[in-house]
Amino acid sequence: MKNLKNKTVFITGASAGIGKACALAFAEADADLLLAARRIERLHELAEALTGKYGIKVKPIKLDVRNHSEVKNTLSSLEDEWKDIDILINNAGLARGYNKIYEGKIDDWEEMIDTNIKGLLYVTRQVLPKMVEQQRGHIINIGSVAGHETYPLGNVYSATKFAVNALTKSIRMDVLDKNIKVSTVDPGLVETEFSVVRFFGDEEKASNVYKGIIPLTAEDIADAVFFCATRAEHVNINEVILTPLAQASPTMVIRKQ
Ligand code: NDP
Ligand code: 8X3
Repeated sequence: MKNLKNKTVFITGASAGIGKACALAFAEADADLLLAARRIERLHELAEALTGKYGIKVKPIKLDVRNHSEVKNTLSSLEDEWKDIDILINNAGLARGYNKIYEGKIDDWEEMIDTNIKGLLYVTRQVLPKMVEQQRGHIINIGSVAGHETYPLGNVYSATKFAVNALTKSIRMDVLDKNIKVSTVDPGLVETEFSVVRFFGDEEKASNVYKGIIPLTAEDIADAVFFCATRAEHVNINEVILTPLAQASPTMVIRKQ
């Protein structure tokens, strides 16, 4: 495993699922971690475990990526040692609801757009200038297969992930002359808290999403993120799309009875 000692990795949405698995993967490689989410208690527990096990520096920060002034104030008031971020993993995100567009809930739309698009933009806007100044850094966005193909009832969630896809490509062009890497990791079905959140705590509906298949795990995605982050200096992984073996597209899933 490549060693990332003295590198600082900033992960949004590190309190669960893919973000938490990324924290573990990068901790194992000795990176220092800036971990953000709203559920700060979970981050404190994770920080304590990782510091104890790997002897790395971990800073948990309570952050709602939807709140621009909170993002700006929290990130700009970090101690100097945490301002120099080598790798930003824009992972915080969610789906809410599963409705025909004409029955969709405006609040759900706002929450997805505010988190998945605007939140990613707010964090990136705050972190990227220093990378540009230093001509060094790597942004890894967590997109989705839903950002490549839509699916019935996926409407607004899918639109937010198409936006992430567009932003990834666009940012890469904007920093092309700045020695900064930009990647996206775009998974299919991963069993995390994602579907429980989408279905507002309905565990049965959530578990049906993964019924009859072996879904991806959060660790599978962290593996891909870590791969992107550890290529040779001259290599940029633009995009990784990964699905369970039983999934060919958002709508084509083969399930065992
Ligand atoms: P989880 O629900 O397990 O984790 C989501 C994480 O995002 C949590 O840590 C949550 O933390 C954080 N988060 C959500 N809203 C905010 C917010 N406003 N501010 C800060 N943090 C926030 O889901 P996943 O791990 O599966 O999802 C991670 C990413 O992966 C998302 O972008 C999702 O769209 C994407 N993805 C997921 C797939 C899947 O099938 N699971 C497939 C493809 C992509 P907290 O609530 O503590 O703030
Ligand atoms: C999550 C994958 O297919 O549930 O991005 O939308 S899907």
